[in-house]
Parts: sequence; C-alpha cells; structure tokens
Amino acid sequence: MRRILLFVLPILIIVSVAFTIFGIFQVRFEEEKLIDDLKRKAKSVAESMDLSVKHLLITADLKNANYLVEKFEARERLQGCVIYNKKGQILAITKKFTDWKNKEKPYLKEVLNNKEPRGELEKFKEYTVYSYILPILDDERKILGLVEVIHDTSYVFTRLAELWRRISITLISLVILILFTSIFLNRQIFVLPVQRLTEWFRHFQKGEIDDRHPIKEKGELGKLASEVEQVALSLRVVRRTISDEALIRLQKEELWTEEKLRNLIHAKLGENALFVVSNREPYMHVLDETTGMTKCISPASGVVTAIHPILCACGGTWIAHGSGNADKKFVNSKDKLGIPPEDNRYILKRVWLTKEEEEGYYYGFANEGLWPLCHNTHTRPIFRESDWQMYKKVNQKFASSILEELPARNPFIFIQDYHFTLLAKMIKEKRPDATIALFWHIPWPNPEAFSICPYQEEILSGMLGSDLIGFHVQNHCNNFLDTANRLLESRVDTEKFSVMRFSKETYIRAFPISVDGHIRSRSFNVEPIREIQRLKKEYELEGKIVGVGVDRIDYTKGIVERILAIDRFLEKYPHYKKNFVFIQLGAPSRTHIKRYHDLMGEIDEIIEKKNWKYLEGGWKPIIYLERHFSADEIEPYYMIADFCIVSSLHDGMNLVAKEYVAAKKDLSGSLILSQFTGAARELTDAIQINPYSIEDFSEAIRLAIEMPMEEKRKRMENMRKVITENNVYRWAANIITELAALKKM
Ligand code: ADQ
Repeated sequence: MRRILLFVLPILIIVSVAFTIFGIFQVRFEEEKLIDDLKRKAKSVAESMDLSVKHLLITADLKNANYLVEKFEARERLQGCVIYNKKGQILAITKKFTDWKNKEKPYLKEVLNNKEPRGELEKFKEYTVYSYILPILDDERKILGLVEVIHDTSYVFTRLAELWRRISITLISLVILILFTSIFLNRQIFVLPVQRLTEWFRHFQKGEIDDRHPIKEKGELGKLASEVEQVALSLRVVRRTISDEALIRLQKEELWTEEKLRNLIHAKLGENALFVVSNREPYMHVLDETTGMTKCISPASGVVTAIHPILCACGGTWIAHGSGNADKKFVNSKDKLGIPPEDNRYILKRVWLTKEEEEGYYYGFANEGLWPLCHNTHTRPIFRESDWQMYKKVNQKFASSILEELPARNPFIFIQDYHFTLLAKMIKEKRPDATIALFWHIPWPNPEAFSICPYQEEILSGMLGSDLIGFHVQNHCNNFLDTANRLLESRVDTEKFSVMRFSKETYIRAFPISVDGHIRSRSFNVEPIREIQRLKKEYELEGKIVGVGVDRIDYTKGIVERILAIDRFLEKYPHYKKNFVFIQLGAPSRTHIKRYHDLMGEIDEIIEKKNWKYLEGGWKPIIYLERHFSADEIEPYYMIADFCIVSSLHDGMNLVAKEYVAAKKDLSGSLILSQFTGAARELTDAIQINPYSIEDFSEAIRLAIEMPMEEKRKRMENMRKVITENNVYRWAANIITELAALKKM
C-alpha cells in the first residue's frame, strides 16, 4: 500500500491543485456574472421609477411616495427602495427596510454632487446588499432628489457555495477513481505476477513443482521469473548430486563425524529436508534491561546441546518457542532466522506463545505435570484441567506452524520431548505421508506410576502418531511398551518392539544420546588456557583439589544431596580442609514454578550454612556460581576439575557427565556419577553412586581424589572411547537409519 501511495500521491496532488485553480476561476467568473445580472436588475428598477419619483418630488406628494416604495418592494430579490430629497434626507422608505435609515451613507453626498448614478456592494448588518442610486434631475439637470434600490445578494453567495460544493464532490470522486484505478492496475500489472512468482517458488521449495514448469510472465518480470527458474533448476541439480555423492562417501568413513552424518542424511533423506521441533530454542535473544544491550545466548538445555550439532551438520529447519524477550526483533517476516547467527547453517522458526499459553502448557502441564510424573524424585505431579487445555492448544499451534513448512512429498519430522506428546498425531491427520520420530529425553515411568495421569489415553495415543519413539535406555522402552499394553487399547509386539494401534505401527527403540565428542561449541570466544589461569587466580585454586558440578537448577539433579555429601566428606576427612574446593555452576531454570523457586532458596541456604561451618581464614569449601554460562565458559571449569559430580536422583541420560569426559583430553580427573542416570549404563568406568546414600557418596568423593593416577587415566580413557564412538552424530544416524529401514525410505 505504501508503494502505491508513493506512486499515486504526486498524481493526486497535481490533480487536486489543478482542480482547485480551475474551481477558483470558475467561481470568480460565476460571481461576476451574477453581480452583473444584479446590477442590471437594480438599474432597470431604478430607471423604471425615475419618472414617477420625479413627479412626486416636484409635487412633494409624500403619500404617493410611500405607496410607490411599497409597490416596488414586491420585485424579485428587492430588499427595499428609498426616496431622498435633494438634501439627501429620506422622504420614503420601504416599511420592512426602515433599519436602513440608521446606516451611514457617505456616498449620498457624492451622488448629489456628481449627479451620476452609483452602484456598489454595501455592508448592512451582517449581510452584503447591492445598492443602486439614481439621481433624479429636472429638465435643467438640477437635482431634485435620489432614488435608491437595494437588492439582496445572499442568493449570489448561496449559488457560489453550491458551485464550490459541486467542484469538491467532483474532485473527491476523481481522487477515489484515480486511487481505485491505480490499486487495480498495480494489482494486475505488478502484484498478481509477483504473487504467481512467489507461489511458484514456494511450491518449488516444497518440491511440488517440476523444475521445467514454465512461469508465464512477460516483460521485465518475465526476465526475473526466468532467472528464478534457472536458480531453482540449479538448486535441484545440486541437491541430487549431493545425495548421490553422499552415498559414496558414507561407505568410506568409520567414526561418526559431522561430515558422515551429513552424508547419511543426504543419502537417506535426499531432497527431503529435516524438520526438528522442540520447546526450547537453540539460541535466544535476550535484552539486558540494565545495559540496554541484546545478547544472543544458547540456553542451558540437554536437548539443545544434543540437537544443535546435528542441524549444524545437516541443515534443515528447527521450530521452537521464541522465548527470548528480544526474539521478535531478530526474525524475518516469516518468523525465521539463520543459526548460528554468525555462520548460518540451518533455519530457526520461532513460534510465539502468549503468557497464558506458556503458563498453562510449559510451566503447568509439561513441567508441573509430566516432568515429575516421569522422574522418581517424590515430587508430586500436578495436573490441572486448564493446563491440559492450554497444552493441547499449544500442540495444535505448533502443528499448524510445522504444516505450513512441510514440502509436498515425504517430509521427515523429528519431535523432541514431553512438551509435544500430541503433535505427531495432529501432523499425521493432515499429512499421513510424513515420517515422524519422537525422542523422549527424560525417563519413562512404569505403568503404575504413569496411570495416575488423568490424560493417559490421549497422551499415549498422541505419541503413537509417530513412526518411531526413541528413549535413552532399554529400560525406558520396556516401561513404555508395558504402559501401552496395560493402559491403551493396542497390540504390543515384544519381538519387533512395536505398538500397533488402529493398524498404525510405532516402533520403540533405545538410542542413548551423547555429545559431539567436544563440548557444544568449537569456536571459542573464551581461550580455555588463559581462562583456567584466570580462574585459578580468582578463586585461589593453585595446589588445591578442585571438584565441579554443572547443572540446570532442578530438583532431579540432586544438588542438595551433593552438598550434604561434601559436608560429610569434610567431616570425615578434615585434613582435606583448605586443600579442597568444590565449584558449583547452576543455571536458574523454570523459576516461575514454586518448587524450583523454593529449591533455589534451599540450595543458597545449605551452601551458606556449610561454608559457614568450615570457614577458615579466607577459605570456604563451596563456590556457588548461580548464573547461565556459555558452553565455552563451562569448558575451562571441566578442564580444571580433578573430579566432577553428577548426582541426579533420576535423569534420562545426563549430558554433563559426557561433557566432562569429552573435556578431559589429558585423561586426568574422575567422574562421580549417579546410578540413576541413563549415562551410568554406558559410563561404567565412572565412580557410581546412589545419591540418596550420603555416607557412600562421601566415600566416592574420597575415592575420586585418592584413586591412583594410573587407574584414573585408564578409566577416563575407556569413558572417552565410549563417547567418541557413541557420539551424538551416531545417535542421530542410528535414528535416521532405523527410520529409513522401517519405512523403506
Ligand atoms: P537436561 O535436564 O537439561 O536435559 P543435561 O543432559 O544434564 O540435562 O543437560 C544440561 C545441559 O545444560 C548441558 O549441556 C550443560 O552444559 C548445560 N548447563 C548446565 N548448567 C549450565 C549453566 N550454569 N549454564 C549454561 N549451561 C549449563 C534433558 C534430560 C537429560 C538428557 C538431555 C538430553 O533431562 O536426561 O540427557 O535432556 O537428552
């Protein structure tokens, strides 16, 4: 619309100015014509009275003079007549016009002296009248008196106003006509062809159009259309070649790398792009209210840690909730942006949620309901009907947002986690050709525990819209199969590990997630060696045993138990006092939920209490850094630490354990790992603990410190082998390969 206005506005201004000038001339002309007409009428009335007035003045017949002025008053638009004697005194005046007597009439003298008629417009009260004065002369041209005829002029102005009104209406009609004609022509000549071109390109992007399909546009737009066709054609050719080359390269490599995964995806999915859906976005833009600066941060989330390197390797689209307070400023008109911001490898599409939606779907149903339901931590799940309704609504909102993006044929959608249990079914209803995998990043409880969920049937049936459901460990798969068997009308096949419901089969498999063998980012903004020296200086770590804990602050992570174990360890082995420091990094998480808010207070309190208990000189045993750290800020803490504690009370996998191992390239350091994490199944060389048993836990800390160096190195080497071989690229490759085999892709 702005563009049309830019084009039409000058035309409208020129037309309006021209029309106004024309109007002014037209009105002037009309005014002169009407006044002339008036003058003529006044003159003719005055002249027709001449003889009669002359006679009356000679005979001084006042009675008839009055009669005469009344008689003439009947004439059209005549206001009144006045007869003056030769001294300019009124002899007779039209009765209804007697006020005229009071008006100053300096012109009378002039007419008496000049003996010439005079006609002028005169102001009278608030009106303008036309006064015509005729001198009455005797035969010797001596003045006998005057006769004045006064005409009403208001009709002249009424006529002129009417003329202006008509001119204005014509002008407005003309403006509207020009505007509509321009909009119509703009639409026909520009908008529709561009729309056709955009539509064609959109369909091409989705793979719905053969690349030889001609775009029938002419002129300059036609040339542009033909260029677009050429780009599209080359794009398709490139995609096909990449897919063929990928297959050849795939067979050559052994270890799973970014490159190898890229080849696999190109070979298996070909032109079908990958679509990932998660609640948490990989990058969020956050406005720092105090400095007024916007920061782009990668949130503390295991899902982000795992999925980001995969999309970096393979490209595709990631659809997630835009939760940063400055997120809207950084997206294009389709709510998308390139990620990572400094080196675009894939597309992030942000979905916007209202406060109420976020409250009900994310904080409420997902995190106060499903999260505690799936973790054995004795935190009671809360299921509110209003949260469930919001959860369904938001799942539907994401489904619509994804459906908008899907290509015409065989899209591949990879859904993440417990926030989207209903999504697969919703997408399949509209796109049965879509291949959908759901990965469940947290544990799956046993049927008894799950059966307390009031919406169990809808949740299970929603999840079974997927073709494949992945869990970290076999135990979670077994729990899920048991749950489907016991709580849902379905057929579970324990040989194929699948669930059949209404002739739709869903395969259940374990895919232990991992890191990329490094920790999240490869381009360090923080130089680790220099950072280590800085940390040693700042926290006086030189010569001390350093332990580290890195967690989202969550009641499942066993942070309080960890502090209690450190306390017990120092109680039992006081000679470690002043030689020992434990650094806990904690990223605040889900702080709107009371349980999390209370937990933060509880952790602050217990750390303060224990630090107070052991405080000696400037030394205290626990350094608590409660904030969000970037991945390359975290790595120096891992590198500096002689041991790392992961003491989750229950955890699907736990990537911190794997990140620590990945960071320990020099093979130093021990990992203390809760037996209730998925990671404990693979990292069998870690010192495994039951975090509920504070006594054993404190002993594990002593063991981690006192273990002979050779054994530490051996254990670390074994663990590094596990995570190098089973890295996140293998995890993604296994899922894609499994799907391809199941769907015969
Ligand atoms: P999370 O519960 O988020 O993941 P986890 O796997 O430990 O748990 O991942 C946490 C991530 O956050 C790690 O990459 C870690 O580096 C990062 N992080 C921790 N503290 C941080 C801080 N202070 N600042 C910045 N980042 C921080 C869920 C499941 C897990 C599962 C993952 C992946 O709960 O069991 O391993 O998904 O599937």
